Amino acid sequence: MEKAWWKESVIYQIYPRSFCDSNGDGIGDLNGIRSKLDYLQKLGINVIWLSPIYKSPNDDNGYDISDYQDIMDDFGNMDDFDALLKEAHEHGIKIVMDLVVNHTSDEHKWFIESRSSKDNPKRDYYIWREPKDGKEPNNWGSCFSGSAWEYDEKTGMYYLHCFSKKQPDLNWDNEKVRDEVFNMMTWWCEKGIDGFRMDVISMISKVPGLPDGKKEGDAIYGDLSNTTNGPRVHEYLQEMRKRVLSKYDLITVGECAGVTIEEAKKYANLDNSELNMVFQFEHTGLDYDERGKWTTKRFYLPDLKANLSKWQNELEGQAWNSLYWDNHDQPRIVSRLGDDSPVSAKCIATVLHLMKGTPYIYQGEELGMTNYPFKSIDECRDIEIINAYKELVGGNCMTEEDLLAGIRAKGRDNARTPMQWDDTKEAGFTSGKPWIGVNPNYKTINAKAELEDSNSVFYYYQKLIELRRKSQWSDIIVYGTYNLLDKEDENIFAYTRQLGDKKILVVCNVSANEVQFKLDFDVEEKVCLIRNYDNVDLNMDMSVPAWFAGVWEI
Ligand code: TEU
Ligand code: CA
Repeated sequence: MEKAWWKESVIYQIYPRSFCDSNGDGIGDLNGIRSKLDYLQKLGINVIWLSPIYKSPNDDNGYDISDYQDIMDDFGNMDDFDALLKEAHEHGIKIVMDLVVNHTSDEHKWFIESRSSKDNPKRDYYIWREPKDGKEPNNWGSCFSGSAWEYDEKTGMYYLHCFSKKQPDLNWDNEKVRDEVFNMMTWWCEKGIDGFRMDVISMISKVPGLPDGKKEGDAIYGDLSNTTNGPRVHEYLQEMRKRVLSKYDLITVGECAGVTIEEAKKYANLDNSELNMVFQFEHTGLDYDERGKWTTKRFYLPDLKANLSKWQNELEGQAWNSLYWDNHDQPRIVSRLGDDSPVSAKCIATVLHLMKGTPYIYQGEELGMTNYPFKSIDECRDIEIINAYKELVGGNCMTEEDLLAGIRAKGRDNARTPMQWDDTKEAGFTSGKPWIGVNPNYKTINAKAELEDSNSVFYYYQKLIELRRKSQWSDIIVYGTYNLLDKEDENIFAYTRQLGDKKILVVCNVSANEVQFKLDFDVEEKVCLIRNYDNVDLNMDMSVPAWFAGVWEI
C-alpha cells in the first residue's frame, strides 16, 4: 500500500464560532484559535479542518458564503487568517479549509446578478426553472424543511436550494461556474493552505431533467436522491483534480451524503484521480427511525459493527477511508453511543481510532463533552432544528416534548455549544455572552481539569494519537488489514489488525454491563498498547467490565 502523510494524519475539526472567543463578543474567532495551538499540539493532532470562515450572513452558520475570498467579520480578517496559518505551520499543524461550492449564499454577488434578470450573464450560474402547472418545478424537499424551490417574483421563476432558501444551488453544468470555483481554490492554495473538506460534494451534479424524488410514507416532499452521485460528478472532480488539486500537496475529503461503497471507490480511489477520502453517512443513520432523525432511538451494536466493518473491508486495497463519530452536524458520541461517562468516551474512542482510515476528532470530543440538555426551542440556534420545529410542532406532526427529546438526542446544536476550556464563567470560552449556551457540566468537563488529570479523556486521546502517529505500532494501525470478531455479540466490539506477521487485538465492551468475552484462538499476550482499566488482563475467557477498552499486541 502506498504511504502518504494524509493517511498517517489525525485531523481535528474546529467549528470556529464555538471554539474560542478572543475579543469578548461571545463568538469564537481566528485569534482565539491561534491562542489554542499549543493545546492542539499537545493533543498530538497534525491537521486542523476549519469549518467555513468566509464572509457569510450566517443563515447556516457560514455554510452560506457571500464572498469566498474574504473572512467573516465575526471571525476577524485576512491578516488574522494569515497569522493563524503561519503559526499553525510553525506548530507542525496543517490547515484544511471547508469548501462549500454546491451552493452559495443568496447574498453572494453572483446570485444578486443572476436573480436580477432572465438574461443576466450570470443567470445560469444557478438552477432556475419556470413554474410547472403554476407550482414548483418538481417535488424535491429541502434538507431544512419545506420545498427545495423558492419562487422569485422579479422574474417569475423558481430557484433550487437543497438547503435553506438563502443557499441557492450552483449550476455545475455551467463551465463558467467551474472556472470560478477552480480559480478560487487556486487562490487559497497559493496562500499555502493544506487541503479541502468539500461540503456535500456528491450533490454538484443533478440528474438531468430534475425528475421527482421518492416519497416515503406520508412525506409531503420527494427526497433528494436525484441530486447525489449524479451523472457528471466524477467528471467534475477529475477536472478539479487536473486543474487544481494535482498542483499542490493537499489532503482532500469529500462530504458525500448518499454515498455507497461502490461510489466511494470512485471518489476516493487510490489512483488519485479524484479525492483522498470521503465522509460516508451510513453509520450515522443507524439510530434514526421511520420518521427520520428526531428520535431517541439508540444504536443496535451489531448493526453498527456490521456497517463500520463493511466500510473497513470493502474499501481495502481500493480506496481510503475516513473515520469519524462527531462533527458539527452530529450529536456527541459519548451521549449517543455512551452514557456520558469518561470511561465510555475512552471506550468509544478506542473502537474508532484503532481502525483503518484517517481519524477525525471534533472539538471537545477529546474532553468527552456531552450533548446539551435543551429544555426549550429558544435555546437552539441551528436552522435545521428551528425549521423542523416550525414544520413538525407547528404542523402538529410531533408534540413539542417529543421533538425536544429528539433535539436533545440528535440535534446539531449539541455539537455547537462552546468549547469548555475551564471552570470559570462561560467555561473560559468568552468574557462576554456566548452566542449559544455553555453546557452546565463545564464545571467538571473542561480542558484545564483534564490537563491536570493523567487519567482524563484528553490524555487517553493523546495516547491513541501517539500510538497511530509515533509508536512501534503506527504502521499496523495505519496500514494493517481489519478483521471483525464475534459479529453477533451485542456488547463487545472486537477486531484485529494485521500487517505482515504483526497483529493487534482490540476488545471494547460498548455497554454499561460487565460481560464475559471468549476468544476462539489462544493468545500469548506480548504487550498492552492501551486500556482504560488497569487490572484487566487478556485471556481466553475474560470478564470485561462496563465500557472496557483494551488493545494488545498478540
Ligand atoms: O451537511 C450536509 C448534510 O448532509 C447535512 O445537512 C446533514 O444531512 C444534516 O446536517 C444531518 O442532520 C453539510 C454541512 O456539514 C452542514 O453543516 C450544512 O448545513 C449543509 O452541508 C449545507 O451546507
Ligand atoms: Ca469573538
